[in-house]
Amino acid sequence: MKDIITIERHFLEQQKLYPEATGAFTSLMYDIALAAKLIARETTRAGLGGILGRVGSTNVQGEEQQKLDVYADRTIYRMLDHTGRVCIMASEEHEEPIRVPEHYTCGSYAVLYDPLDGSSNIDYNVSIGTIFAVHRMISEGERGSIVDLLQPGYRLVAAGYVVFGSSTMLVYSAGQGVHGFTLDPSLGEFLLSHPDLRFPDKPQYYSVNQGYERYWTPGVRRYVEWLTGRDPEDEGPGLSGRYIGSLVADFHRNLMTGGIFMYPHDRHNPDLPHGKLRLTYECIPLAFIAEQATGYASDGIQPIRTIQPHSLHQRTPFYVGNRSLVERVEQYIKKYDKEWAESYRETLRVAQDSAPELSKHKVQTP
Ligand code: AFP
Repeated sequence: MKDIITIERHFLEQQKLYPEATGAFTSLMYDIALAAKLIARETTRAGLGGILGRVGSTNVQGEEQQKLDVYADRTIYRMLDHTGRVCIMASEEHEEPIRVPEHYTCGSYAVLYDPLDGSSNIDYNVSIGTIFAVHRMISEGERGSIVDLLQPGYRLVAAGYVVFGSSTMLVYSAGQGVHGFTLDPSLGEFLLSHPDLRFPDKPQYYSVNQGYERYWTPGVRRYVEWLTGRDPEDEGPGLSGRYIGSLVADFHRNLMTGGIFMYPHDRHNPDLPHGKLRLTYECIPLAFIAEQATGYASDGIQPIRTIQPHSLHQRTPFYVGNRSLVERVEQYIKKYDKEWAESYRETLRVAQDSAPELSKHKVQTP
């Protein structure tokens, strides 16, 4: 019989690699896995909404059906708030950092999460996901501060995501490769199904919302022409397109098949000049995983992991996937989108300089 490795056994084996470890990190990862199981239980019932009452509405028993993203948000918080392992949290669903209640002790980790990404897909039975990022506390004092949450990606301790699809998978990295676990619903256990995940050398897919093509800058447009074999000067890899519109699911597929996901800066929405995706909740954790899996992530001009976040809900252009494909888009932007790159760089610099709480902790690029 094949050796079955539960997520608990895996975390404990990883912990043995660090003789000085207290076990707090292992337990934190286990808390997150438990939250994932609870969310999975609810997401698989979401299709019954039409029978039992739609989420967000009142069901036949007169009970309010909780929206799934609210449920996911509360579940993660409640799995972590009392454990003594976390000092502060931030969720994509909340404007401000989330404090650990005064009556609980604080630990040494700061956790950021996007509780249910792609939630506009829920009603159509399309895969959705949770993303999380774990930093070590660096601020003084006991209860953590925004500084702990606004750390650049190269300081991450761990990151991961859960994809709620045809099965539920938890994929994570704590800096020792990327490992994927599939939830066996009959056992209620995550089992190691994809050890040491890496982007395959030969990429298959590109993922971008092509509906916005008319708003792209010339560099991005020419890059996609190259990707799809339409550049008369250079044949390119001729990739096939796949776009779910659910970041975790798009990222996960590309990790398995090789490819690139992109959400570029564009000009169609003046409120979102840097695209839609959030640096801290979405891009930094996925960039960490990508790099641990031989890939790379960029905002078009620099590695995502080197960006000093200036605010919790900051948006960024995002390119992630096989290293060679992402480096290539940087070259196109450098060549054809000079003006955009300069103004973007300047906007970032000004925003970082005007985040006073960060100045004391400004960290050097690795
Ligand atoms: P929702 O949570 O509103 O569904 O947004 C999902 C998302 O943040 C990300 O998961 C997708 O990659 C991206 O937005 C899709 O955005 P477009 O619909 O603009 O392509």
